[in-house]
Amino acid sequence: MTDAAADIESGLRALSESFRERLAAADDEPSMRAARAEVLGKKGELTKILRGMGKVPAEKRREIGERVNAVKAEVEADFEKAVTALARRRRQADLEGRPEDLTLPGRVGTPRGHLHPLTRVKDDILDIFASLGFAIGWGPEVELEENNFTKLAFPPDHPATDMQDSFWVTVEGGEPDARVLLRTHTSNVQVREMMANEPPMAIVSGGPVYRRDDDITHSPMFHQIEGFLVDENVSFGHLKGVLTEFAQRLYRPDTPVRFRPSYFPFVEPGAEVDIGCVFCNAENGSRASCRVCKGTGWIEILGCGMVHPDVFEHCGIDSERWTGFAFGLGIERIAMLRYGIPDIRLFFENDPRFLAQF
Ligand code: FA5
Repeated sequence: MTDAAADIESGLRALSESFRERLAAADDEPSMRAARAEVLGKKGELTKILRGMGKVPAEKRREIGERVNAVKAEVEADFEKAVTALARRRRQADLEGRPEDLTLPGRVGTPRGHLHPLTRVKDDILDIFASLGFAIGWGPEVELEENNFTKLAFPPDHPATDMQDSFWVTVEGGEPDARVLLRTHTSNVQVREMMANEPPMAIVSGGPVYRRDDDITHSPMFHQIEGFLVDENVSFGHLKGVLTEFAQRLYRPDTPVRFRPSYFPFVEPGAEVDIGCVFCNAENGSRASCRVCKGTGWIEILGCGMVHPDVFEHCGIDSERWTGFAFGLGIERIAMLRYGIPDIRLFFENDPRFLAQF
């Protein structure tokens, strides 16, 4: 045999021997694949050995070529055998190992759900009024124009009654003249309860309402709470007392509360209630830069007033004898203030990363 052919021959022998050793030392499939690539890969050991092929005389080349193919086939066969044996060993170890008990409880535990933040805030508010003696009332979300606007003394041309402001509903087979809409506030509960019951009464009710609004503080569907009390000799003083107590139980016992004159067609006089800003209370001296109250120190939380005599009359209640107060607030607004939420839309996207924070 020529020197070059002999060199190749001894190189091939050394290569198959060292491959077997590497296979035996490998204890997982990736290391076996790596060993095979070191031998057969493009830049592997076999390629290096074959560089000497040019010096092998032509008559010897065929023989050496066959020998190379045989070594390649040997390497592949050894590799396959080793991988199969490894899989068999693993399977056997599994079978002989401790059996898995599929009935064991999971390690992480099943995550528990919780109430939506708006439901929590609604329940907290209703609880406060219930503890002050108010009963829980109800009104429908799809309502007659009469109960949503007319009986509440909205003039027919009030902007809220406009097609552009409210969601009107067509009722197939309904009364031809009955105009129906998605209620724009929970004040329809006042009308329904006053028509159905004799005073005295004190009622709160919460639920969804709908308006054509859509921005970071206004949503087309949102939630309100309505409350009203009807009795003899009810005064604005009673209204102030109840709502001040409410605000101080909801926030802090020393929360400042102020009543500002305002207009709603169904109350006279009407007011809006502001509380001292809970984000920049004077102690931390950050008022001027507060984005929530815009530096005023006050945040509006609800509308209220003394029930207008016209509303009593529309609902069949003697306005000479009975007096009362009513109030309405937006639940999202209270929740945004309580939790520091900057965008109302987060409440309705059902993103678990948001909801898990409550
Ligand atoms: C009313 O809806 C009156 N019915 C409240 C009332 C009841 C006054 C009884 C007097 C007596 P107003 O339109 O201001 O009032 O709405 C009340 C609250 O609902 C607002 O203060 C605000 O917090 C919330 N609100 C109004 N529009 C939206 C909206 N699109 N998205 C979220 N909250 C809203």
